[in-house]
Amino acid sequence: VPDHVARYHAHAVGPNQCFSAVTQHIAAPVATVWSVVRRFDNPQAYKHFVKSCHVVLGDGDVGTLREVRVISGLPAVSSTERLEILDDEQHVMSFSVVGGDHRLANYRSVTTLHSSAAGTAVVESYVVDVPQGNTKEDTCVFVDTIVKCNLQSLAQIAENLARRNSSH
Ligand code: A8S
Repeated sequence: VPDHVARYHAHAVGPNQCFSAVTQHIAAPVATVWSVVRRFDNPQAYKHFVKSCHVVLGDGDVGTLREVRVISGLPAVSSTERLEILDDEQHVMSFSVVGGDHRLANYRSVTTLHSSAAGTAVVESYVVDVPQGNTKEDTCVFVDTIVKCNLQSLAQIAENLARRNSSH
């Protein structure tokens, strides 16, 4: 990963916060993966925990706010999220959690795409407050699980799109 991109994953981490990074290989071109990731208004395209999403402010540029509702069975109902970075040249997207009914205060993630020999490497890193009564380890295990699910599902969707694109 080049320096100028690695820089995006260098989060400021406070004493009561945890951070981690998850990587995923996808057998699809960067442009195809990016077409899914860049749609801040449509996270449910690949995030299976998202039940619905409504943009409440903005038009998809930095500063846009979305209200996400999650499926039942999670220790959460909704999340209000702000688009922080959307770089179509370097394939970087970042959002932060600014409100909602859940336990992940001050969550912020950065997702970068890198072209590799056989497709795309995705790196998603995050920082989040450790909720009261939890350990850093528990918090990271919980969030890593969600992020891994999201990136595996992103891989499936992008690989299907790539197959479709190459067949016509
Ligand atoms: C993302 C990443 C995460 C989303 C978390 C970690 C969340 O949407 C879910 C459960 C929670 O407890 C917190 O990229 C919150 O969406 C699925 C509602 C924020």
